[in-house]
Amino acid sequence: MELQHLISKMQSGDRRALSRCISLVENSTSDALEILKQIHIRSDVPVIGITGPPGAGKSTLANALIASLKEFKPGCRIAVLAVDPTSPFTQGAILGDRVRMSDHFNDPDVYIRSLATRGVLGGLSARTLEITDVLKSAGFDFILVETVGVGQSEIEIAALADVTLVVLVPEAGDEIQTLKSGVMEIADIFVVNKADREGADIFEKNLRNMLHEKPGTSKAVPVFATIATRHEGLKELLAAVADYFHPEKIQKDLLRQRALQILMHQLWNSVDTAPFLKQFEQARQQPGFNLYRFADQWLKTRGGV
Ligand SMILES: Nc1nc2c(ncn2[C@@H]2O[C@H](COP(=O)(O)OP(=O)(O)O)[C@@H](O)[C@H]2O)c(=O)[nH]1
Ligand SMILES: [Mg+2]
Repeated sequence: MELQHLISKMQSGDRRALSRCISLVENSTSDALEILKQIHIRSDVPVIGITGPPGAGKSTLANALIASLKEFKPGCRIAVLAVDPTSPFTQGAILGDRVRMSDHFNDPDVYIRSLATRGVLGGLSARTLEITDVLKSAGFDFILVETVGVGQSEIEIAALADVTLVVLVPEAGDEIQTLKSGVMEIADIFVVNKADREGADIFEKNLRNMLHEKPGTSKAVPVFATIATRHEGLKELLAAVADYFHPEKIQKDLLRQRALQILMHQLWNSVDTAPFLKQFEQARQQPGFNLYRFADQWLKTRGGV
């Protein structure tokens, strides 16, 4: 199919065209940049990030959130990107996500897409940012991005999402003190899921206390308890999430950050690594070699970039 035709079909809501566009972007084909340059990316589509440890119930919560969003805005269209690096080789987790979100699997207004991570550091696929932009051009009202909270991915999801939910479970128990600081910093909202489990109350209380103790915080990050499997606690949670749907709340730095990210991707793609590595090998033999100076010098001499 001709690219132009594919893009216009995708933008008018054709799901197969959308899947095709996403695959082209995901695989970084030469068509990818052409697609990204041509689409009309709506800036007012809220992106809801859901992160947390494997098994916390992120997919189940996404499934429940879809139902809540459909009540909140009847007739809305929702896209879900599920990124799970815990099983880059097997498709196990991806199937799992599909089962968890199966309530909506045949719903024409809900589009669910799994992405592989291809060993990129952190939990996001190299192209999650671009694929989110494709979704923003395809007529969705809300975009959910589910990612496992490991390594870099917290920072990445925070840069991508307008509101970031960090999902924890009571079993985390004592670990609460050792929660990676990265996770604590990016959470706009904490969700204590599996509130039907023993120890949930205490866990929630400890979490609240800890958030209050955090020095330099004027307002504690809100905590909501949910039982995602039974859609319990979703109303309260959605009310807090919806607070971020107002355009003025959408992070001001976001576009700037994304502009830089896109620039970096493009720079990266434009680099011919062979001559770089050749020069590098020569330079590193010199006494007093400094990597930063080398990189700086190299950038300056390759002409205008
Ligand atoms: N008891 C209980 N189990 C839950 C709840 N939410 C999810 N689960 C279960 O936890 C397991 C992992 O859920 P999943 O959504 O796949 O977690 P993810 O890896 O974070 O996406 C599944 O067996 C779910 O049915 C909950 O609120 N209570
Ligand atoms: Mg999942």
